[in-house]
Amino acid sequence: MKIAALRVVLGDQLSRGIASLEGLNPETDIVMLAEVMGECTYVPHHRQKIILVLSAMRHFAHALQARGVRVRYIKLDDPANSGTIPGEVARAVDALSPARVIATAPGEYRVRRAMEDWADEIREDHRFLATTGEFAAWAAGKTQLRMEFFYREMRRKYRILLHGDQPVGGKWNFDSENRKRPPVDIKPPKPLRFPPDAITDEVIALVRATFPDHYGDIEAFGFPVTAQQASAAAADFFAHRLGQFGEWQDAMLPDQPFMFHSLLSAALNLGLLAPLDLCQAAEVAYHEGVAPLNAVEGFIRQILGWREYIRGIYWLHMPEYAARNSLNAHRKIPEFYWTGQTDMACMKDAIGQTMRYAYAHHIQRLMITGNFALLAGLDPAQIDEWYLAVYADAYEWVEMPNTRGMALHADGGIVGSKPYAASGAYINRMSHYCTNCHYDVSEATTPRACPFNALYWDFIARHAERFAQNPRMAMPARSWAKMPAEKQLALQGRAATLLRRLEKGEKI
Ligand code: FAD
Ligand code: DLZ
Ligand code: SF4
Repeated sequence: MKIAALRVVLGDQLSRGIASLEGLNPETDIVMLAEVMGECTYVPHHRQKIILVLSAMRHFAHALQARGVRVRYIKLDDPANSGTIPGEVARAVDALSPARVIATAPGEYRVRRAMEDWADEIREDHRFLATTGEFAAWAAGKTQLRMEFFYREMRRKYRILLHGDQPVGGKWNFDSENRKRPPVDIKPPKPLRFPPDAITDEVIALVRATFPDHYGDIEAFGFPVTAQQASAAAADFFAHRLGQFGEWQDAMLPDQPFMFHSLLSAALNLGLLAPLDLCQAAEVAYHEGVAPLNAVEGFIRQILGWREYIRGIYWLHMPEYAARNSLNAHRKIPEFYWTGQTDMACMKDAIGQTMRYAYAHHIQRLMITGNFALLAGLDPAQIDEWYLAVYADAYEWVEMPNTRGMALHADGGIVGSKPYAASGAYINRMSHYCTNCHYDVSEATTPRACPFNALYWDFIARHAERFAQNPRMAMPARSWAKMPAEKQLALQGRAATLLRRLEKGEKI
């Protein structure tokens, strides 16, 4: 029988309502999903990320088949597999001669370019709450694209936490209540994890055999791989952790990898959860008295605000965004980002849990590993590659503006009006890492001084001229200028020693 449409679903488009499946006719259409080496290796993805994507793809295909949909599913180890998405579409077109190939706009620019060659129809990805066109219209004519103002528009558009036209609680943003130092003995409830089923076990064996040299442990795999599991994970978060999410949002504790965070990003980015559902469920939790406003607003802002804003920035500025390096950072990424072998307790913990769980929470990504890369002037392309590889939730549309923009300030101030640069004092205030560190957070220039301290001042000194023009950075630039020359020299000497050691591949 003649095939009317080949409907292609990519590995992060696993939503029942995905645009490419709209209007599907089970009699005449075929859905295609393909596991391909190209997508598994374009960066050395964490093995849990590959397991997650392939297992979720297989579960999604089974669910479609159970509804009577015909699925062409290509496994990674199929001997005929060409290894790329365009290659697999070409093979399917040869085999089936569909009248049309229908796809949903992908999350990454490189995939979009290729898709324009192989798809007859590319549909808007309606899973996001602002289309790329809406974001571009909001951005047009503005000199600064502040997330806060975009977020308010989104609150109004979806009528989330609104009282008439005004924000519930009288304020749009409760961030100032969400920066508390954690007590050392706080015990966050464990998030719901999902032991591998038979499908996941098969994928684990495949990934173990195919990617022995890829980053990351496999053992602790526990991500939800179906929409049903993802909903259970969300319900568990709303019931047990949302209440304290706000209070401890920026806090870090050794051996507490998840704190009160939701761990929902991986499922959300795959399409197993819908962002608006999460925002509405959080709002219900507030109205039912399950969670306070600072927690609920904080959580909603991450999804309705930051997530959509970040995506908007990506599509507004690609492809030139990927080449931005406004602070001229060219130092090679140290090996310890990949191995976790460092004496810095905060870096060791953040990288160690990343290897174990393919997860670190936002402040660990921003203020530990991101902050170190910023201060040490590490090459944004290599740091982008690292973040894209090591986190289970990483796709370029969300990873790149967070890394190049928010963490590295390499985009020249599009995402953040100032760099999130911080010395050891910030890390000590927001965590308990420093208590058991090889380094002394109260020292800046001695051989055992916390590396973040001298690197912070050296960073300010390197960019003093630029920062003097930035009202939000003028204060540290002035403090540096007023510092006695002797102290400046000692700080720069210590920073130079640290940077030399990094360049030589020595442990710090
Ligand atoms: P929670 O703290 O529970 O937050 C709830 C949800 O809000 C998250 O699930 C996520 O969907 C959304 N969210 C929160 N902050 C952001 C943000 N800044 N941008 C977009 N969405 C956000 N997030 C990714 O999804 N993929 C990435 O590749 C990624 N790379 C990052 C790289 C760097 C350098 C930094 C600083 C942040 C990055 N983030 C990324 C954003 C954020 O750190 C993660 O979304 C969050 O840590 C995921 O954990 P969670 O689900 O427990 O989040
Ligand atoms: C991340 C990923 C991986 C590891 N493997 C596949 C795959 O085998 N097949 C597929 O269709 N998608 C995969 N993905 C997700 C894609 O990389 C993702 O769709 C693009 O990066 C666009 O966001
Ligand atoms: Fe990190 Fe410095 Fe604290 Fe050690 S002393 S944990 S390196 S901030």
